[in-house]
Amino acid sequence: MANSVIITCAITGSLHTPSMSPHLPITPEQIASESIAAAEAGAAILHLHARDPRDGRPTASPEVFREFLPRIKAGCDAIINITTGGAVGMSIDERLAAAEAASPEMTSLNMGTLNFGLFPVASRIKNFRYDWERAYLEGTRRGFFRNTFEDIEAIITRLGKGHGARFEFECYDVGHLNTLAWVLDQKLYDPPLFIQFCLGILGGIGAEIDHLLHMVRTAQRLFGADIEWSVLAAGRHQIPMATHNILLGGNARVGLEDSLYLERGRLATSNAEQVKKIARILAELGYAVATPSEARERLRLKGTSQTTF
Ligand code: KMH
Ligand code: ZN
Repeated sequence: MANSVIITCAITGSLHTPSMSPHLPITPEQIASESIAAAEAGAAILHLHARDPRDGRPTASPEVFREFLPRIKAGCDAIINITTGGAVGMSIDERLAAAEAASPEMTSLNMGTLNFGLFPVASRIKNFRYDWERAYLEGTRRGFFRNTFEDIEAIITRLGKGHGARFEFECYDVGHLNTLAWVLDQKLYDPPLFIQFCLGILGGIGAEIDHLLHMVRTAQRLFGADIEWSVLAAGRHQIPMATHNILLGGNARVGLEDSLYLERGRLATSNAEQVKKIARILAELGYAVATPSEARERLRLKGTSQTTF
């Protein structure tokens, strides 16, 4: 029997906009209730961004995070993982503010600067609910997602060393694994590693099995067989690539941050629906779903009592 599978659910993100789905959680109440339901469905880790409750725009405000983090903590035992990616265009200080205030068990850590093209979706939306949405999506033609070596070092110093946070290392291309090897060479971070392969972003590696295999094999060559790795794949690739990755011995990330759909042409009505789907597939394949405490042990997390929210 293989290890149990750690399911991460990324609840709302900063890529999708409210016009794309009526089910995208926006308000603190929605983010909290979606998170608790996803945890009840089997998610051990909740990857969290915040949105301005007035219009769904991504926000890095620690005050907005504070409106939902304690509710989630009170409502379930899942591991809270706060984004440090924020949204394209935010400064590093903005991106770190919520995590520095909350001192979570985990945060994301994006392993390289890349183009992050969301603009093709804009032309498919007939009616935007809010006027910021079109400019935001179109802006990704010009903008880029900044994650320099200095940024990576700052995040490790401020959150890793400063708060004992462990990282979801987000790798969008094979070169990002070399950057992670550099982090370890510099003794900036100690294993165990939790690597998230991010496939299918316009500007990053595609969502193809060959690419996934190459990423997994490269990571194992660089870091050894003991790593924990997971896959997120954008849009329609989400569940198929998660399934492939599970069969390779990895973990899975789902959630409305990465895909708004449950299957072709059918919007997911909640995050929990996607979690239940991958949990069903796991059960059919003979795998167990990891509990939060199993995930805490495997990823060597500091524990929920060490957080400040
Ligand atoms: N939205 C994903 C492709 C972050 O929050 O740091 C990447 C992500 C970035 O989750
Ligand atoms: Zn994210």
